[in-house]
Amino acid sequence: MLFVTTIIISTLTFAGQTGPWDNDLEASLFIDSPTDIDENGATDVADLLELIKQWGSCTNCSGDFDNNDFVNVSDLLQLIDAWGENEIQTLPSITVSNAGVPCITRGPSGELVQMFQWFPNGDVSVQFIARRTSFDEGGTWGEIQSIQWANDNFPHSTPADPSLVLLEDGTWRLYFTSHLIDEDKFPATFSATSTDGLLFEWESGKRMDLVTSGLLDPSIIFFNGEYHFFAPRPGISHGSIYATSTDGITFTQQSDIVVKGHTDTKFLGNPSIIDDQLHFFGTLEPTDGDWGGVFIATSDNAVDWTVTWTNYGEIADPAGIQTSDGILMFVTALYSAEP
Ligand SMILES: [Ca+2]
Ligand SMILES: [Ca+2]
Repeated sequence: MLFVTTIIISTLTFAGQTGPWDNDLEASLFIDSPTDIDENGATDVADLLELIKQWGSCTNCSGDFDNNDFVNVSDLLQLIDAWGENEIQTLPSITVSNAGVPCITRGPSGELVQMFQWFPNGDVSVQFIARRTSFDEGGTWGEIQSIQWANDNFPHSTPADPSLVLLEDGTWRLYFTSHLIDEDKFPATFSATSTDGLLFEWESGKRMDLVTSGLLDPSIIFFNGEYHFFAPRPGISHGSIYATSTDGITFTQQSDIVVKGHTDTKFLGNPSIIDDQLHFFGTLEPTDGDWGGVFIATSDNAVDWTVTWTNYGEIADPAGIQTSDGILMFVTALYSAEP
C-alpha cells in the first residue's frame, strides 16, 4: 500500500504526486544472455573462467554457445562480444496508467497473471484490485478486469496490496490489506480464495496483524515446502517482518529479516522463484527526496539475503517473474504523460 486512502494511512507520499492514482505500472525485461553462464546478470570473468574450464571437445556444455560440441575460439569470441551487463529492455507497450502495487505469478496453464491496484478514472473515488493475463510470456496482455467479491457485505476498507498465490489444486488464494471498520484499530493481512482467479470469497479471520500498528504490503510465496510471509516493518527503512506457515492460513511470526550490510532494502515488493532460487524484488528507502528505487536480492532459505541488483530512481514496489526471455519486472513509477 503505497497510497493514502480514507481508511489506511500510508507512511509514504511521493514527490510530484498530486494523488495516489498518479502512478504508472512500468515493465522492463532483463534479457537472458547465453554467455552469462552463471546467470549473475553480466558476461564477466567468472563466465570466461568457466568457458576456459570447458575448453575443447564438450557435449551439452553451457560454454558451447553455437552447439557444435566444441568449446573453442568461436564461443570465446561470442563471449567477448557480449562482455558486460545483460541488456535490460523497457516495455512501454505494456505499461498500465493510474496503477501501482503489482504482483505477478503463473496460472495453472502457465499463463502470467498480474494483479495491481487500479484507479481507472484517474480519480481516487474509484479504485480496486484489477488483474490481467498474458499467454505469450508477457509480450501482450488481455483486458484489465476488476476482481469480484462473493461475500463482502460487511464494513471494511477497500482491499489493497494484492499478493496472489496459485494453490496445488489449481485454485487461488489472494492475500491483501484491509481493515474491518467495526472491529479493528489497524489494517492487517486478510485472504480470499477463488477457483477462477476473478471471483474471490473472503476467508474468515486474519492471516497476519501487528498489535501496535498497521500491517501493510504483505507478500507471500510457497517455497521449499512452506509459505513465507514478508512485509516492511512500519517505520523501519530496511528488512522485513517475516512469518512462515505450512497451510497458508495460520502464520507463525519469526524474527524480522535483516539484510546484512544494508540499511535501505525494504521488503516492500514481491518474492519470486527464479532458477529454483528465492528472489525478492523490493524497494530502496529514499535517502534524499521521496522515491528511493528498487532492488533485487536472492536467498536459499528466505532468511539470509544477498542484494544482487539496485536501481535508484523514481520507482518503488516492484514485482518480477522468470519468463522464457529473462526476468520480467514491473515497478510502480511516478506517472509520466508519455510513458
Ligand atoms: Ca555471469
Ligand atoms: Ca562451440
